[in-house]
Amino acid sequence: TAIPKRDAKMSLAYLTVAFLAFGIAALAGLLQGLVRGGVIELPDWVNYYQILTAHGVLMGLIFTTFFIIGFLYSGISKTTGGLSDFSFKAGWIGWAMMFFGTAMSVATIVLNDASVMYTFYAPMQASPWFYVGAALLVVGSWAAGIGMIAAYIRYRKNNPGKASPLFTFMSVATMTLWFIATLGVASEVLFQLIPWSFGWVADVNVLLSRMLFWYFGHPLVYFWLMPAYIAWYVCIPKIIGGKVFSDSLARLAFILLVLFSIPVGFHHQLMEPGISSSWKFVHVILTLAVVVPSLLTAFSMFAVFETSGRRLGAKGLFGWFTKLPWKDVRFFAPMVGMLMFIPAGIGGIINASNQLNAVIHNTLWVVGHFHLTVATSVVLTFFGLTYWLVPALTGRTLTKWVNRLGILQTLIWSVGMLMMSGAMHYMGLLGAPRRTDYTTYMDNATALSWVPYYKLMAFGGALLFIGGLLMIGIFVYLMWFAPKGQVEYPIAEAEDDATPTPKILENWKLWIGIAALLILLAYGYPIYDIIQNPPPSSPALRTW
Ligand code: HAS
Repeated sequence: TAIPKRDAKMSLAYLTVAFLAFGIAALAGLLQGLVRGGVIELPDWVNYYQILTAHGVLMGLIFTTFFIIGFLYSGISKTTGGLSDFSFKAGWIGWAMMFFGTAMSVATIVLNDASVMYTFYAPMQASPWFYVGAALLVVGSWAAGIGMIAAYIRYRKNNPGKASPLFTFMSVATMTLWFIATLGVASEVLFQLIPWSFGWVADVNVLLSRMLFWYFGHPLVYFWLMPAYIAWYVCIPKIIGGKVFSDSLARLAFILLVLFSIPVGFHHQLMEPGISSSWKFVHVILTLAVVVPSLLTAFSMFAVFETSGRRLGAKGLFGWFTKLPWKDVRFFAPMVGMLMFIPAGIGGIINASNQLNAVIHNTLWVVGHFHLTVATSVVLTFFGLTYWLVPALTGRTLTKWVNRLGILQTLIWSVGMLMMSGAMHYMGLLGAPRRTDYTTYMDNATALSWVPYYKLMAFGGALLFIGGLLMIGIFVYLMWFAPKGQVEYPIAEAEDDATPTPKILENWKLWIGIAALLILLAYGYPIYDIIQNPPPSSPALRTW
C-alpha cells in the first residue's frame, strides 16, 4: 500500500526543515573547524561560541528531531494503512510548534544572546527566549508523539490479537523513551532556567540543573540511534533481499533501550562533585546494561547478512559478504554507518569506565566520540534513508547517477569523518580540551604539539562540508527535480518459519512500570538530596 498523499506531505515538511537546519549547521561546523584549526579568524561580529552553539543546536537537536519525526510518521502511515485525522493533525500541530520554537531559539543565537552551547549549562545564562523556544520544541515533539501513539492504539484496536507492525512498535518505543526523557529537560527549562533568566528568581541550583539535563541528555542519544536501528532492523533486510531475522529479538532490544537508557545520566557527570561515588557506580552498571541491546543489534545484523547471502547462494564462512549490494547507496551508506559503530561503541564503553573517563572527560576525545556515533553511524543511516524515503514520498525515482553520487557522498563523508574524529580522539588522549577557541596557551610546548592534528581536524571538517553540500543538493533534487516514478518503501517481512512474537513484549504497562522503578532507584535519592542540600549560589554568567 502506498502512503496517502497528505501523510507523505507532512513527513516531507519535517524532512525539509531538517535539511534546512543541516545546511546552516554544516556551515557553522566548517567555520568552527577552521577557526579551531588556526586556519581562519572570525570577524568581530561573530564569536566562536555563537557558531559552536548554532552548530550543536541545529545539528544535534533540530536536524535530528525533525528528521526522526518525519521518518517515523512515514513508516507508521505505511505500516498501519494511513494516519487517522487525529494523528495527522497532531503531526502538523507538532511541526508548527517545533518550527516556531526553533525559529525563536535560532534568533537568539543569531543575535548573540544565547552562546551557551547545546547543553546550555547553568550558571551560563541565555536570553529567556532561547529557553522558551526550546520548551516549544519539546512540547511540539510531544504533540507529534501523541499522534504516533494514537496510530498504534488505533491499529491494535482494529486488529485484536495481532502483533503490531514492527516499524510502528519500534517508533512507539522511541517516542516512549522521548516522553520519559524530555520530562527532565522540560522540568529544568520550565522550573529553573525560564524563571531565572526572566529574573523572577535570583538563583539556580546548578547541580540539579545538570542532573536534570543529563537525565535527558543520555536517552537523547538513543532517541537519535533508535530510528537508525529501525532502518537497520526493518528496512535494510528488505533492501538486501532478506527478511527480519527475529521480530522478538528486535522488540526486546528496543524495550531494553527504553528500560536502561535513562537511569545512566551520571556517566556524563563522573568527574563532577556533588554526586557520591556509590550513585555514580549504580549508573555505570546500568550503562553497561544499556550496551546489551546494541550487542543484540550487532548479532542480529550479522545474522541478517549471512542468511540473506546464503539465500542468494553464498557458500563458505564469509561468502555472504560478496552477496551484499555494495553498489546500492540505500545499503552502502547505512552499512558504513554500522561498521563505524563498532569503534564508536567501543569508545562509549571506554567513556563509561570511571578511571578511563578521568583521562578523556572534557577533552576532544568526547567530541570525537559523538561525531563517530551520531554524526557517522546515525547520520549516514539517515542519509541512506533519504535516497529512498524522499522519492517514495514525492513519487519520484532514484536515478542511477544519483545512486553513484550518493556512493561518492558517503565516501567523502566517511573519509572526512575518519580524519576529523580520528584527530579528535587522538588529541583528546594528548590532553587537548573540548569547547575552547583556538589558542596555543601562550605558545606552550604541549599545546603547540597539537597543532598538526588541529589542521587534520580542520581538513576533515572541510571534506565534511563538501559532503554536506552534496547531500543537500541530492535532497533538493530528489524533492523537486528527479523524474517521476515509483520507489518502494522497504519494509521487510518476518521469516516464513518465525515463531510468533510473545505477547508480553507489547505489555507497555509492565515496561513503563519497570522503567519508572529503575529511574526512581537511580535518581530518586540523588535528586532529593540535591534539593535538600543545594550547592552555594552561583551568580549568573550572562551571555546576553
Ligand atoms: Fe556516548 C558522551 C558512553 C553510545 C553520543 N555520547 C557522549 C556525548 C554524545 C554521545 C553526544 O559513559 C557527549 C555529550 C556531551 O556533550 O558532553 N555512549 C556511551 C556508551 C555508549 C554510547 C557506553 N553515545 C552513544 C551513541 C551516541 C552517543 C549511540 C549517539 C548516537 N558517551 C558515553 C559516556 C559519555 C558519552 C560515558 C560521557 C563522556 C564524558 O566524560 O563527557 C554505548 O551505547 C555504545 C554501545 C555500542 C556498541 C556497538 C555495537 C555495534 C553495532 C554495529 C555492528 C556492525 C555491523 C556491521 C553489524 C556496543 C550494533 C558488520 C558488517 C560487515 C559487512 C562486517
